[in-house]
Amino acid sequence: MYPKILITSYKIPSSKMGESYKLYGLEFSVITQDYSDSLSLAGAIPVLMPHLEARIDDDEYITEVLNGVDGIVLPGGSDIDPALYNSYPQKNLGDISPERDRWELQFLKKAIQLKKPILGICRGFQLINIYYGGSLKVDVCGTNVESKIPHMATMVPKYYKTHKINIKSGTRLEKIFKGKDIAVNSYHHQAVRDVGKNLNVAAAAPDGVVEAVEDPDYPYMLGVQWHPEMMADKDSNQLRLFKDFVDFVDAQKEDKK
Ligand SMILES: [Mn+2]
Repeated sequence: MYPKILITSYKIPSSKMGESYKLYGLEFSVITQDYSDSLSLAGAIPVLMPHLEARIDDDEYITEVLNGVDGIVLPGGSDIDPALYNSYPQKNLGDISPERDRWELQFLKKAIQLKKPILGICRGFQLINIYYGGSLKVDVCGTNVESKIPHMATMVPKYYKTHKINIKSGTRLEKIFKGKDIAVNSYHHQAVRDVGKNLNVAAAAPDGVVEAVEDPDYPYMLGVQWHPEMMADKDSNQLRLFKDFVDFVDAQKEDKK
């Protein structure tokens, strides 16, 4: 049996879906296809979870959803509400959805209680850092930023290797990439400021921006600031990241039988 891995999707209004869907008030549950393709390539069944506002405080419901899967991916998306790390809206903050933040934090909290393996990507990585008590810089791409690295490199294809990462020794990430030189795509304008308590930095960009965190005391808690799902079909190293996650999920599932 293939392990089932939940991916949280999010809502967007019909106005963002183009002319043919312009029905006022209509909403869509969306998530980019690459997450599903990468998990499938790595040997898992992706399961998409819509945002259900009416169930946001329904612990029993969320627990049942998570009991039906073997692991969870928290994907990328819009900026995170600065109130969640004791800050304020300020210049260059992008679109936020406090509802989506709360919904996904509920899933993160419940998934941790159930000891489900967790992979956070981009926004999901930032959410993990905040859950552990860390904070974010609202924008690392403004004109007053010293770094030459364009962390929000939307001018290049999704799989483009924008910058190298320095991987810390002794981390899971080091094992995944087997000591190879790794460069990653970069589509984030926010970045980690304070690293959450109990999280280890597993990789950083040459300018010091935190690119990956791990909780060494949790069965599987890995967050990456880049988008491996956009690279996995072209770059075997990035596919290995998904394979490592899926293999762990599969092994843990077998153990529970
Ligand atoms: Mn980056």
